Amino acid sequence: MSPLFPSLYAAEPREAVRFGEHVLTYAELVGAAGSLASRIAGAGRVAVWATPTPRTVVGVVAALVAGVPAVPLNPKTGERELAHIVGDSEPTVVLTSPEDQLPSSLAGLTRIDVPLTGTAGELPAEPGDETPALIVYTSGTTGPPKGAVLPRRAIAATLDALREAWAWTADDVLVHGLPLFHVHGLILGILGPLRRGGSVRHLGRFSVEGVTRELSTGATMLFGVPTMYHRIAEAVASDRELTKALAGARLLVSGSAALPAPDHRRITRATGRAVIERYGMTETLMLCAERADGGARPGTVGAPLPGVDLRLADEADGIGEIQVRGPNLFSGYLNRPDATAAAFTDDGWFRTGDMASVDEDGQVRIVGRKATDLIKSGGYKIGAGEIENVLLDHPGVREVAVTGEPDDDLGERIVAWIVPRNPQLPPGAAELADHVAAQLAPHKRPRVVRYLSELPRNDMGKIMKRALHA
Ligand code: MCA
Ligand code: AMP
Repeated sequence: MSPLFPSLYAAEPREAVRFGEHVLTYAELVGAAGSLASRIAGAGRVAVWATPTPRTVVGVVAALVAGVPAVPLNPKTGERELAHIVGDSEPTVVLTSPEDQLPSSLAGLTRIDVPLTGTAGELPAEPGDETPALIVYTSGTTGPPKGAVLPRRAIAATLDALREAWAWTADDVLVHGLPLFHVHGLILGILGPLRRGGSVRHLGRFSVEGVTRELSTGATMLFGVPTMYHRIAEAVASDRELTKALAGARLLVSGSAALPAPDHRRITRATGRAVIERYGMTETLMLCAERADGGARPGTVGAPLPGVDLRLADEADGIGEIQVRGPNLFSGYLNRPDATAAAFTDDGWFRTGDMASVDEDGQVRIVGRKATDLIKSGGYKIGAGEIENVLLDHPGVREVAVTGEPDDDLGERIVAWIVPRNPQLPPGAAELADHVAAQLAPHKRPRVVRYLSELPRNDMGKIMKRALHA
């Protein structure tokens, strides 16, 4: 196939990525990644300790150049979840930084500290389109997260469809503060600019000040989850520098969850600019996007991207489940043929689980989700079941139900409904949050704990989650 990153081969002394003071040019990136690629060639799979640093970029690019599938790991992942991911994906090597302390579940892997300099030599030939490029773990309604296998074909297809929708070029300078272990931050936010031959400035961690600074000094595009735009919307009316910076940007893009209309309105009122939305999933990469030249309409996520076939299934009153086909789709869940088969219809369409309508002009309007046991918090997808299983292991918990409830900042916040073993001495909310953070990940911790003497159940003994909020 044609190269995933044509600009790497030119190896120009032009800026590719910047993290604060640390800049890597294309020439430096190809040197470092090329030399690492020759060390990891033939390594089976490599894990990448995906801190928000240039070493993560070099590590992932090296794996892609070497044709070795990379498994990006959230460095905050707790014990149980990390053991699952490592056991399931069986990497032989972990790419990391000299300053990182790795947990014991990675002790059996060969540790390689990613270099920031090097001499590439001749880069290996690009592997075929269907070669797995990344394995990204994603939550489902039940059980531990599943590894979505993303081939090079899907990454190239989605990034090229976005180029078309957004007139995305080598002149664009993207700014974002997204984590580098999910599709949004890594594929769109890092591989996107590299495929275009443009550049990206990563904030290390998201802040409104960082966005203001970068958009005031040459950045042209901003990517973020709705929580980030909510924080911008909170600040924008009283922050003239921020207002000016946003007004001057070429493109403000939100995704990973719905951006509420009040946040859209506040930003537009202050800056005259509309935030455009795009919709996708880990398994499908990007499906729909509002266009750079099309104007944004709050409540819609745009039309299907070039190459994406989209249909609404089992439509009632104009609303149905979004099902899709296209070159942007994953090739299956790692080690889970059962789950892969269940994710597709008999006639080969992927079931997204998202419910939507389509406006007369083809704009897709997402109205909800089929599964009530999936929570979107801060743009992260979180399965209620994985949290319930971990909370049940806590000695102070007899029964538990986990739900999401509306939250202005996070979209949804995780609520744990607990029946304590000893009603006189229930485990505290902070203790339960720490327990979940240590076993799964901090973003999966309950933000609210409510205590009950029993859970509402129907005649079959099934917990009635809707009754909890009533
Ligand atoms: C707090 N912390 C704790 C605990 N309490 N750590 C351990 N134990 C505890 N009990 C830590 C957190 O780890 C965090 O550290 C810090 O305290 C603040 O936590 P929190 O309040 O949760 O963070 P936040 O500031 O509210 O985070 C908001 C956020 C974040 C920045 C918007 O949610 C975020 O980055 N979301 C992006 C999600 C995303 O990229 N989704 C894409 C997947 P520290 O701050 O140091 O970490 S969706 C996707 O890819 C599809 C394809 C798509 O469509 O995009
Ligand atoms: P994940 O694969 O974990 O990143 O989450 C994918 C899910 O995020 C989709 O199935 C949608 O439910 C949701 N999602 C992503 N982008 C949007 C958006 N712009 N509007 C509404 N929901 C979205």
